Amino acid sequence: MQAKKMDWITFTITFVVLIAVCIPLGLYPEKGGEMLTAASKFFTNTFGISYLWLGIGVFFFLLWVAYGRYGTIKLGEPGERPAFSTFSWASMLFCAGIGASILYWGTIEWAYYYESPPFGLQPGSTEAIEWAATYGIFHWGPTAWAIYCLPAVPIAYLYHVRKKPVLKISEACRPFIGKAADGILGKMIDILFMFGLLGAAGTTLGLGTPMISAGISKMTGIPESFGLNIGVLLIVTIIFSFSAYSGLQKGIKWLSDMNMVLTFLLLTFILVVGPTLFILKMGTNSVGLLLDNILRMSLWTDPITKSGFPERWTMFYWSWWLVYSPFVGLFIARISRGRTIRQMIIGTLVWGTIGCTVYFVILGNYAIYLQLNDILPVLSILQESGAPTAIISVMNTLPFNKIMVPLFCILAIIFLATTFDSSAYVLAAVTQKRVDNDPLRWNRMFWAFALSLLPMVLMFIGGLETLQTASILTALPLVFITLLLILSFVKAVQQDEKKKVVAERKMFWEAENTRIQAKKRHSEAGMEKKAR
Ligand code: NM2
Repeated sequence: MQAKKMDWITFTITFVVLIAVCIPLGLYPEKGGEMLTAASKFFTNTFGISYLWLGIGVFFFLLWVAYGRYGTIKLGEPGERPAFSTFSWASMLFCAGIGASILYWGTIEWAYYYESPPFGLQPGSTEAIEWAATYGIFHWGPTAWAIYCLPAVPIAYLYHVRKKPVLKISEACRPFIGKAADGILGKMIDILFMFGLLGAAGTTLGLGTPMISAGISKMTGIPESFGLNIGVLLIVTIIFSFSAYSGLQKGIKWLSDMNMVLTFLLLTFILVVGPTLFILKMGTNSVGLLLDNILRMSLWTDPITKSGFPERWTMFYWSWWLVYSPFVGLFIARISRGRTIRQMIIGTLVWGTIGCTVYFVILGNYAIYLQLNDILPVLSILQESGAPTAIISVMNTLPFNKIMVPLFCILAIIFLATTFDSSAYVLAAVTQKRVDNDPLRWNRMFWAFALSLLPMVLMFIGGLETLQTASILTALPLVFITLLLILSFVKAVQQDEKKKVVAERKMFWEAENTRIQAKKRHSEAGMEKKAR
C-alpha cells in the first residue's frame, strides 16, 4: 500500500546523485574543494548576470501583477476573510523563509564589505563603513523577497482559485507545459528543485553549524573541531526530524512561536543595552543610501575593475534565495488563503524586507560600533579565527553574556529547525505520487537526515566559498523554472479570463435571445388580438 504512494524514480535519482556528489568530495576534500571553487567562479562569471536580471525582472513583474488587473484576484471564495491575521501570516512567512543565516550574516556581513568594499572604495574609509552597513540590507531586501514570492503567485492561484492540489513544482508549471508535467520534463523540474533545496541546505547548515559550535565552545571551553561540528549537526538534525515527524501543525507552529519570542527578546535587548542612537542613526542612513542606489546595486557587474564583488556577493545571494524560492513559494501560497494576490505580494515584499532590515540594522551596527570604538577587534578576530568565532565574540560582549550567548545559540538551533522541518516535509511530498494529508513519516525522516549529508561534507572540506558554491551550482536550473512559473501564471489567468469572457458573452446572448423571443411572442399576441 505504502509502496504505491512512492514515486521511486524521483526518490532514487535524487538520493543517488546526492550520494554520488558527497562520497568523492568526502574522499578527496582538497581536490573537491578546488573543483568546487573553480566551478563556482565559472558559474558566477558566465551566468551571473542572468541572476541579476532575474532578480530585478521578478521584482518589476510582481509589481505589475500586484497593481495590474490580476492583483485583485481573491485567493479563495469572494468575500472570504484571510485565514491568518497579518501578524501570524508575516511571522510564519519569516520563519519559513529565514534560517539561522540571518544571525550569521546580520552580525558579520558588514565586516567583509568593510575590508573589501564595493565601487572601488578605500577599505575602512567612512564611505566603506556606510556601504558596509547597507549592502547586507540590500542582499536581504525587496529584490530578494521578490525572488521568494514569485513561485507563490502561480502556486497560490492554482491552489486557491483553480482548486488544484499543488505539492510539486512541476504541477505549478502545468498551465504552460501541459501534459509534459506528467512526463520527463515534469520529473526533471521536481528533481532539479530538490537538488536546489539540498544545495541550499548545504549552504545554510554549513554556515550555521560552526556558529553554534563556536557558541558551545565559548560556553564550555571545549575546543572547536570538526567533531564538535558533526555533533551539533546531528543534534540539530534530530530536532528538526522530530519536528518533521510530529507533523507540520504541531512541530512547526510551536517552534515558530518560540522563534518569534526569542528573536524579539534578543533584538530588543541589544538595541536597548547597546548604542541605541548609533544603531538607529546608522539604520536610517542605510535606508536612505539603499533607496538612492537600489537600481545601481541591482545591476552592478563591475565589468572594468573586475573586483569580483558582484559575483562573490550579489550573484551568490540571488542564487541562494533562488534555490529556496519554490519551497518558500509553496509555503507562502498555502498560508495566503483569503488574501488577494496583491496583498500576498506586497505583504511578502514589505514584511520580509522590514524583518530582515531590523536584524541587519541591530546586529550589524552593534558589531560595527564595537569595532569603531575599539571595544572588540571584530575584523582581526574574523581574519584570525574565522566568522563563527567573531560572531560569538560579538555576542559575548553583551551584558549577561552567560545568558545571551546560549540564547543566541538556541535561537540559531530553532531557526535551523523551523526551516528544515518544512524542507524535509516538502522533499518527502515531492518523492510521493500520492500524499494523503501528510507525506509518509519514514519518508519525512529520511529527507531530514539526507538534508544534513551535503553540509557535513562541505564543512569537512571547509571554506566560505565552498559553502556558497552549493547554492550557486544548484541555482542555474532554477532560473529556467522561475521563467516557466511566470509563463504558467500568465497563461492560467489569461485562459481563465478568456473562459470568463466567453461565459459572460454566452450568458449575454442567451439573455438577449430570451428577450427577443419574449418580444416576438408579445408582438405576435398583439397582432392576433388586433386581427380578432
Ligand atoms: N536566504 C534567505 O539560511 C537561511 O537563513 C535560509 C537564506 C536565502 C539567504 C535562507
